[in-house]
Amino acid sequence: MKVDKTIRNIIVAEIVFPILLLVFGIYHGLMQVLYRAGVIKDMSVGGIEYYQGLTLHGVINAIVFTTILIVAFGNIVFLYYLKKPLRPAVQWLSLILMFGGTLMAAWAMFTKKANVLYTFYPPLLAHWTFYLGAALLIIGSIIPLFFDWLPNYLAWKRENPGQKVPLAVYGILVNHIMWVIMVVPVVIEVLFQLLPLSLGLVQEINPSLARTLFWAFGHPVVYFWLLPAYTFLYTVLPNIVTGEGKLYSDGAARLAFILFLIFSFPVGLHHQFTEPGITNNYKLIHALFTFGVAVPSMLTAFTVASSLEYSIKSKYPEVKDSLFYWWTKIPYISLEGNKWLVSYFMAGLFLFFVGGITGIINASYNMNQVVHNTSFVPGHFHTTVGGLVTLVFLGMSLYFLSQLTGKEVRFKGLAVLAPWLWWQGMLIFEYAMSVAGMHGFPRRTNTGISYLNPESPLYRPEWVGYAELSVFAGVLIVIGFVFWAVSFFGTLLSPAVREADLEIPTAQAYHDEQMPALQKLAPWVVFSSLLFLISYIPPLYDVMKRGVFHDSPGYNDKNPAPITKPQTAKEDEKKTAEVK
Ligand code: HAS
Repeated sequence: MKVDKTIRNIIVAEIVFPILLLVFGIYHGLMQVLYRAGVIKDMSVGGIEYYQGLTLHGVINAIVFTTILIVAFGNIVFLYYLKKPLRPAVQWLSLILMFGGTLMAAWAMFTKKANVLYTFYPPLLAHWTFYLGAALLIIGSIIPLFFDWLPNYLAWKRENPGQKVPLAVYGILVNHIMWVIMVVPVVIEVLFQLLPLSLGLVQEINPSLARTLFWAFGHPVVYFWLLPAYTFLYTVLPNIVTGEGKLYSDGAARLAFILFLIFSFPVGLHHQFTEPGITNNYKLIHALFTFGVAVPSMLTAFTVASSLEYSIKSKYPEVKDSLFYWWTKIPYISLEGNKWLVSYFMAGLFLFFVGGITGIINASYNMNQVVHNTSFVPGHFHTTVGGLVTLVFLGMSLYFLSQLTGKEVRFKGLAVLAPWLWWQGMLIFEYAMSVAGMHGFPRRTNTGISYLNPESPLYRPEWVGYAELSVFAGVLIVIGFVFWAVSFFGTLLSPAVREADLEIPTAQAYHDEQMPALQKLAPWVVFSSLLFLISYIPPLYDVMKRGVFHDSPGYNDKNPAPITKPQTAKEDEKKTAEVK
């Protein structure tokens, strides 16, 4: 389909901008493994400090890269499947807010004013531009939903009464509705706690409350990253695996999206199992719901595997009766047509299998005590957000870039090898980090100058081998990324060879169930919001007993003295003045 030039340019910018930033993000990932293994024995390299680099790595890769690309993918999906134009004014506003907000936060991070990591836990305090920048990014990412996607969706429903909205639209819509719900707590945290403290309007805040609000956003956000990848797994992968394959069950895919809508929210306390001040009963309830949120992923594993099996067996009758031999017919490495994209999906799925297992270990209340705050946790999330999500996003970005610019994918050979190098690197990284984590290797620590430094009294030789293995893994991952980047930027800089034309290979459903209960989203949205509230009111009450603006002054990562005045100091001064 033809796409209006302005909209096309906006979407291409929404793909290229986060990817340019990702180059920095990946560079700081490499720096991390080098610091942590002691290859770099310092607190900074090239003027960028350890925690500054780690903040850039997390914020760019996990927050900026994902959010802006998800908006780009959403625009593409709504445009293509509903065949309704997007409004340039809405898209410009969204782009300006997202890019402006990102640059504002980037300024704070690059000038060392926001060494607070991507979770920005208080009492660590950043410059107000960091928080405001993040808020603008979020607002910009929501605007298309309200002013383009929802109006187009409702118009489509009116024009097609009783029909199911295309599956990709359904997935992206559920995901963005989840996004709107999940940002509420983090916006409250930013507006009513972090910004006032950062602007000096208050002297202290309650970190337990802030962390609880953050994680009420921080776990659902992982599904906000995941669901666009699942959307393409359901719609694109089954088709391209043979060129004419089918999705095994449309109903199962829709059910998975609704289960995410229900279970993504009442789970955030699984990040706070070890924190005092929150009732244990609710921690347990959140642990149980976390097992619930693994169910739609298991459903997805089943549906995707069945789709692959059905599609392969329909195309190659010689493997029709085989139990496993049909696996060999999957085009893991192929340059034919769109099949190069299959490698991104398959490498991602293989990583996600491991990410799922480690996630369930994390979620198991008592096992979490062993792995919490160790390198096990980064091991887990590099196979989820750093695995399936990133690989699908990289593959689809390259595909859409080529479609929207009318350029051929260049260096296809490198583009096909890239995900497999990434996969191998991440798998080794995950192994090293998980096993070391089970031996207590901490996360978020410059271990090269402490625990892994033979001259330090803290030296722990048993972690050395794993840290060195993670360097090897990091190098493989970076080589994979370079292969992909050569193809991406090679494509971007090459001349157009045809008219820009957007086509998304889409699988028809083998079982195309109606499932009327899943057609109306509103009741599920209400139910999920209520469950979110119920699961959070008691824990929020627990952590709010000391108020919003009490407990701790602000700190930075440089020295142990507070950077805002503790409340008690103010009270002491008042008392002294009264005595005088
Ligand atoms: Fe997680 C921490 C639990 C999924 C991301 N997670 C994190 C953090 C991040 C993150 C970033 O309960 C760190 C936050 C921080 O900085 O502190 N996570 C889970 C659970 C799941 C899970 C139970 N996480 C994700 C996803 C993420 C993500 C998805 C990003 C996109 N996670 C936790 C917990 C913590 C945590 C605790 C806190 C730890 C702590 O103590 O701090 C589940 O949703 C996972 C379910 C997944 C599955 C796998 C299904 C398998 C599939 C592949 C099948 C393969 C096929 C191939 C089909 C059940 C779909 C077939 C091939 C053929 C050839 C046929």
